Amino acid sequence: MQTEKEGEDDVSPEEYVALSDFTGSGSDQLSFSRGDRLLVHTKPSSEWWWAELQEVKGYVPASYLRKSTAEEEEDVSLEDPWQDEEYFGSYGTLRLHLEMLSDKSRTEAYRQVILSNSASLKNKVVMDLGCGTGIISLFCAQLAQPSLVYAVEASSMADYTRQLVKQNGSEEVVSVLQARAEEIELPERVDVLVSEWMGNSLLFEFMVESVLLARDRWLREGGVMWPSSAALTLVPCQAHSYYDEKMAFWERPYGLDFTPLQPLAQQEFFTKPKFSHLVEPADCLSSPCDVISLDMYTLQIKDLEEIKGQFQFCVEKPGVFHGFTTWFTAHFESLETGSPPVELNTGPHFKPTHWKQTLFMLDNPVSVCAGDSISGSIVLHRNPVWRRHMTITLHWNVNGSTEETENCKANISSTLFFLPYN
Ligand code: GJV
Repeated sequence: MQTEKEGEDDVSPEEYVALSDFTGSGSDQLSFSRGDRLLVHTKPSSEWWWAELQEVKGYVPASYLRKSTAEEEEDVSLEDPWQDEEYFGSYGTLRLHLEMLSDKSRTEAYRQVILSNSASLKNKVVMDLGCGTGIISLFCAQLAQPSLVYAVEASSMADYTRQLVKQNGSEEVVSVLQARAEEIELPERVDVLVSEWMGNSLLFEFMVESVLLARDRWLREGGVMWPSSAALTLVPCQAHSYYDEKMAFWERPYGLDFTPLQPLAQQEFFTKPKFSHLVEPADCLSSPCDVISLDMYTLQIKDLEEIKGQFQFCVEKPGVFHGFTTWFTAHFESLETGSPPVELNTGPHFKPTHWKQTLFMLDNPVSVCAGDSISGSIVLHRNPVWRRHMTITLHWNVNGSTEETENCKANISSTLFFLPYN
């Protein structure tokens, strides 16, 4: 990748202050510490800017910086690191609810959990955290006989949810609370905490934090968490069509050599994850591997700041290693002997869900043969400022090659958490 950018001297650089420490990966990213003052020369994409610190230039993640003038400072401090207005605003419209409800694998998994545990739910108190239109609460009321379901929803959808509960004759059992789960007061603890909190690459949105807070505050000793555990899965893969569309394109458009744009294309398209990607099983170069597992009973909020995993893949067929694809699986323990646990698997070997999968492109494709090994590590680093975001960093090597510099890739979340659903 290029380290010099032409034309940047034409505009005067702007000064920004680092909001938190950042360790750059590769030779083209800068490392900096909280409080450092950086000069931003150009903003080639909304996530990565070309900046300078102590006369060294490199790319920096835009979300780690704030403008250094006094007035801007005030603006930023007024902003909510959880972006709740935007977040709950988007869940106040039908678009996302329609998408979630139309996702049969997702909705049926929850229905199955309630149905196959209906005997155990009898006379139990349930909390449905982030109930949206109330579908899970209604499943509880209609397929089992809980004594009460607290359906907690912070967005304005809660008004409609109340109507839906009434319309379906469940107002005796389902109590809709319009509030952030962090702020509710209940007369009692609950026996079961059910929630559909999973985001892209499992954690984006970090709704899981609300679930953990509610667990610690409102779940009775020995109570049940659904999902009970969740895992993030990774696989090295080919992505020929995406690579051709965004990168190979510049080789000879209309018979012209546009390759000087490739470093820019790399920066613009490959430094952030591609959400809503569907990887073909045939493009998976090896069997997938769970890199991170979360136990919903023991997971702590502080554990979310940095989550590390490792992987070792054996390439099963010759191909081109373009990147890594991630997805998640959620497990719902069974309370009843004889009924198997329910699993919601959003991977390529199952029916596609609205989450689809997430693709992380390498800077350069690597040809691989059957028997090659791809090993390394993954780190999910929660954004210290924007609490619904995270950076995913992948380190890997092929066949343990130590003579070459280690490969590293940091991907920053897109600026709008609900962008993936567009
Ligand atoms: N309190 C109440 N409702 C919430 C909260 C919270 N802390 N966080 C999210 N919601 N799987 N990533 C609601 C949100 O308004 C929306 O209706 C639903 O939970 C999100 C569920 C799907 N998102 C996800």
